[in-house]
Amino acid sequence: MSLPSVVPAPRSIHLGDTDAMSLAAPSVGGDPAAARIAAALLATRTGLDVEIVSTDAALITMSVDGIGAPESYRLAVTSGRAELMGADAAGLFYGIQTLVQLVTRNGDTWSVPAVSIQDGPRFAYRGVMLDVARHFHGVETVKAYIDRAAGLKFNALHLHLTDDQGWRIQLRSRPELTAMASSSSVGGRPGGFFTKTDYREIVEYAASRHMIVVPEIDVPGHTHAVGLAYPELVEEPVLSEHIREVVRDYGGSLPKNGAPYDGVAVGFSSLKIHDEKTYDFLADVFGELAGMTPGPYLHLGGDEALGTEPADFAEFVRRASELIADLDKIPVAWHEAGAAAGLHDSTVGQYWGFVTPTDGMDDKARAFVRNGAQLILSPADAIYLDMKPTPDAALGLTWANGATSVERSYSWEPSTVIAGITDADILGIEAPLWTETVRDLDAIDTLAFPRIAAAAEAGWSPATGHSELRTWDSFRTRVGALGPMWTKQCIRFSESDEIDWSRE
Ligand code: TNX
Repeated sequence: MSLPSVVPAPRSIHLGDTDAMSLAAPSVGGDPAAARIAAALLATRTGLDVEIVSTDAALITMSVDGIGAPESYRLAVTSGRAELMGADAAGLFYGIQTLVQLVTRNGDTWSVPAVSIQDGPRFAYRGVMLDVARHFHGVETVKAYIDRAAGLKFNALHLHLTDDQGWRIQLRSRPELTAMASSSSVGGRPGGFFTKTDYREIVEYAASRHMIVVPEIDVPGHTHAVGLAYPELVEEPVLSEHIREVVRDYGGSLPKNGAPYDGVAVGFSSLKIHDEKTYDFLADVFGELAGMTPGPYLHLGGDEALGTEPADFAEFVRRASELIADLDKIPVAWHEAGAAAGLHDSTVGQYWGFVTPTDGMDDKARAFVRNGAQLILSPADAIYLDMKPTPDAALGLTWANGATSVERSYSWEPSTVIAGITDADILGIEAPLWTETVRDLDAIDTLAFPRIAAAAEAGWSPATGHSELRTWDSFRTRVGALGPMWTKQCIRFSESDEIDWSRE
């Protein structure tokens, strides 16, 4: 008999020798927070009423027992009962996600196969990124994306809060940013921003699903919107041939200081590097954001500062990273910042080159490791969820080696992307979703699913070659089995023809 389908693939899974456990009268007990979550998820999955009862009386019991590595869990299901134990609350939460994936329909009834699973993550950091700057996505959408990601055992939500098209986070120290620079977005559509209360709500919601929030303020480039509020802080746009080409191909107008930018070109804007006012601004922005963010990381961006001289760029990221470190946060920067001498040595690098690096991007990534810090891997031609899934897809971009099939999103191994680094140098992986073409939750779902599951597996599951489950053939079968669950969860996944979707 084939193994039941779990995504991301668990460390070990064995079929038991009893019948499946029937969910004819489902009840959960034990850890109260976990019982509530399990009852809600099982009810959504099956449509059944799931009772919360005392541990002794429960069909499914859940406890935190402190045994094992952080975020790990053990699950044992027999015909009579299921026992789930987490090393910590996060581990228990991930065990529940596994349990819900195991639920199967048999005619009019529901059951869970007899299995024993031992599971825990390969990497400590498993992120998704949502760009709320190109198109704004409000609190409800962000919460829905948190639920989707947490169900696949992601534990970090990176919010790309600022870009040329708009500033999306309210700050008391700099109220002009949202007052004057938040109402625009790509295509001239309306913008928006998170109030401080909204942001707190997101942080708390994420925490309840064992996710941290990693806020990004992208500097020194991607800062055209800052100039709407503070003209004195920004340079004139650099109108390179590349920018003119994007305007020719995608329409919109050329960026002009003082006017909102609603196109999709990148790399034309910069803060003034040699003006102390810029660093006063950064101190206010990062200082306030640090106070609002319980997670350990602040992302300073640093990508595509194409109009900035290397020496100026280096000076800027040195000061920005030091500022963040002085706030007792760990700076994160896109890999370009690795080229900067003087970058704070605690800075985590985020690699967005290809699975097979080009243009020395791997050298820049290795520089973070040489400093003694780690890397987050976001290979663009594998797990940039904003790439078109097929060449004729309505949504998405194609710059990262054309359309990205589900198979391509799956078929890469984190430890071999940057030569010379090992698992110990990798903090984790992250799947970004840039939103130039993405206006709402349906569009997010269509681009993210099912490829987000491939990214989840790269972050959580054993390395390729270290588990019989870590093959494309196994993955496509397992992911296909999740279709009915995603449908119940109202996830508008792409019904990719690379996958055999199960029906219920
Ligand atoms: C590159 S990769 C960007 C973003 C775009 C994205 C679109 C990186 C750090 N920057 O500014 O939105 O491509 O795929």
